[in-house]
Amino acid sequence: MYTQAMDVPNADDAPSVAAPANEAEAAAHFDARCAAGEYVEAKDWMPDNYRKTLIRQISQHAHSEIVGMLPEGNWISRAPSLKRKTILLAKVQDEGGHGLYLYAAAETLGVSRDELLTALHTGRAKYSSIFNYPTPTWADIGVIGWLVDGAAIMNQVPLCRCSYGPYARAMVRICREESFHQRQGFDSLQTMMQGTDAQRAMVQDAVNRWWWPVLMMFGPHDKDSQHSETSTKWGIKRISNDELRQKFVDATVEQAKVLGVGLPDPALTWNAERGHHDFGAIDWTEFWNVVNGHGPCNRERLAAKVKAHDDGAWVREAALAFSAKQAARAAA
Ligand code: BYC
Repeated sequence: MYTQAMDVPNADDAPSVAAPANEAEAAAHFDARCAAGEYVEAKDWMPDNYRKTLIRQISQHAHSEIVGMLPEGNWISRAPSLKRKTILLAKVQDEGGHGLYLYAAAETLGVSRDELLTALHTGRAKYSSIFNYPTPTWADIGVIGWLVDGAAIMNQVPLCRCSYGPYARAMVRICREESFHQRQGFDSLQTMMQGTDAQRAMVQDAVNRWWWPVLMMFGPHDKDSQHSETSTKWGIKRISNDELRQKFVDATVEQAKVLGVGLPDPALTWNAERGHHDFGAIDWTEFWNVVNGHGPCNRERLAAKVKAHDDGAWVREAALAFSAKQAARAAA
């Protein structure tokens, strides 16, 4: 599987691309490699800031996948049919898998899983703002698939061409699975839209609540995005926050028409001159509140994540005891 391509560095490994004699030359050589579209691998020399930027982004991404299991996991036992239950179970399990590929990719940069988890559990690390909103109805689960996974794919497909090889390879597999997730959400909503008035109203209510938070997933406007310039220079980011948000709006307006739902933005109109849809202003105060820990479910999500980690301590202990026993047997 994917881990075979991971290329984790060993302490005694020589870099596969030797660093030139001085730091400035090394940095120029590195920038030129990124500009030429080459992949950077775990054992290659890289500037400290490139390493830090990737650890930040990949770990935030991993945390998002793991915390993202909570709002949907909440509905596994209440899904309306066996078919929907098995689909949701598989989807939530996929998200857990994505988190693991991403933690593994971050580890190739020299950070340990324990450090990453401690940062999450103590509230130092960020995860996507979107997972701090509640899922009170079954329609929320369809809308997460359609809009949240839809936004995730829009943002993540360009990451398959990210300059850091282990991250790019992880993203290829993740994007394939996300596209299934998006379609199952759309399918679930389509079924409800063909149902009763009450079901249609439930879908519309969920779309109304998720629309703006989903647009926030793409991050601040380009002019306020502190990391965009360096991430773009190094080929980590291929398409800007605002461009991706626009592509998402343009694609989603058409899908909403097929579903027969409205999007809750009176300013949403086609602009023939730009060849794109115009849309209303995003509430950035809400965004930063949520990012800084004050969203509707931030406390609940973190508490659930920490509890799951603590409850799983015996599994980690058992795995360590088993591997120590095997090592002792091998030595004997
Ligand atoms: N939420 O300079 P900027 C999924 C932070 S998983 C929270 O533009 P950058 C799914 C940003 O981190 C979805 N924080 O940053 C899972 C930075 O703060 P720090 C997750 C956000 O990195 C399960 C500051 O704002 N996807 O979809 O250039 C089920 C300034 O921003 C957010 C990824 O992680 C946000 N929405 O661009 C279903 C994809 N936006 O770090 C679905 C990988 C911004 O300086 N990540 N911030 O403290 C990325 O592509 C980029 O990191 C972002 C932000 C576009 C998100």
